[in-house]
Amino acid sequence: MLNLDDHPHRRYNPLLDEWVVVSPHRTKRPWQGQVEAPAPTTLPTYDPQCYLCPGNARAGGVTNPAYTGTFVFDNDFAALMPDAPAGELVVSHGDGPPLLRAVAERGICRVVCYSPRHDLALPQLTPAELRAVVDTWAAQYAELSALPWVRHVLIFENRGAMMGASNPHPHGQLWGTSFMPVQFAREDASQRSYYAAHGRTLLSDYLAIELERAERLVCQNEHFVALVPFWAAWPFETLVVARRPAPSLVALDGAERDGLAAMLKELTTRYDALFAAPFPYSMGFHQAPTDGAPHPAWHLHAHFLPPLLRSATVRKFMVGFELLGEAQRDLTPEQAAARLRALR
Ligand code: H2U
Ligand code: ZN
Repeated sequence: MLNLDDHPHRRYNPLLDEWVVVSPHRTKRPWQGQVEAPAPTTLPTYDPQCYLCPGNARAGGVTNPAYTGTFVFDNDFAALMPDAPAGELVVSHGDGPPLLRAVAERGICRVVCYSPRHDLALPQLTPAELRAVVDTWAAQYAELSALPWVRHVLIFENRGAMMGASNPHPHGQLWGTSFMPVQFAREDASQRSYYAAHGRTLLSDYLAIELERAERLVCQNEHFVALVPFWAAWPFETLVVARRPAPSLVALDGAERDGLAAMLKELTTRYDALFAAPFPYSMGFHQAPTDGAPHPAWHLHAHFLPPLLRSATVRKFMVGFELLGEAQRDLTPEQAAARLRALR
């Protein structure tokens, strides 16, 4: 009989329609790798060299205003452009289907500074400051949604050098694109087909199971729940789900936005406590497509995808079997949730 705590198995991810291998028996193997404590770094409240601090010059030559709250600007090294030329390339061999395909796409890439303070991160912001970040994200989603060619807006953050963040100043990015990126398109298809068949959002039903079983919950408030998803691939991956199936940040009322702000503070505080160091991650919000149509199947959520496994320096690598086959984990999602739940 399968026991999820002891026996190797695969778990299904209904959002992405893919699988992850779980190897709980391996968490019992001895660990002989090195565990170093990171050197504590103290950051100044203002860094004259930082391209995100108020009043400083950026690489493109623009000077930041003396901003006092959040601050949004167009990325000086944007990956996509709003006015790129249209066109496509399609090449087939004989009467076969296209094997070479390229399509011109447009996009707007922006940087969002969460605070003028160089030395703070999400856990150190006050609830009111975090609420201002949520409001800024919502306003940006609304602004980019209003452009007729923008079909999707991804709001995300890379935190920590391990995740490729270029600067410790608290900031994230957002990209509005003329296309739906592949991960998003898979979640879109899954949520639509679930809603079409059952008249409820996939994540409402999933959340009901998780609240009932209470094995993978990390923390919750009146409006949001954070949990380690049953199908988590990264060791301490979490999903932050709105209790109400709101399609986007714009649809949240004031109390729900405060709830999200409180949830971001609590979850990131727990993450930083886990290995007593700033916890690196990529996080981002999945929200309804921005094509102007109603999206009742869409249920707002955020994914936190952190690489750390065993300490502030020992990370999980997605290599070998993961790169060439499918994701694999040793620590179970239930063990990860219990660790995060126990902290404060
Ligand atoms: P990351 O830390 O996630 O890389 O985000 C920082 C972004 O800031 C990055 O995309 C941009 C980089 O292109 N940037 C500017 O727009 N102007 C600058 O002067 C430096 C960095
Ligand atoms: Zn700074």
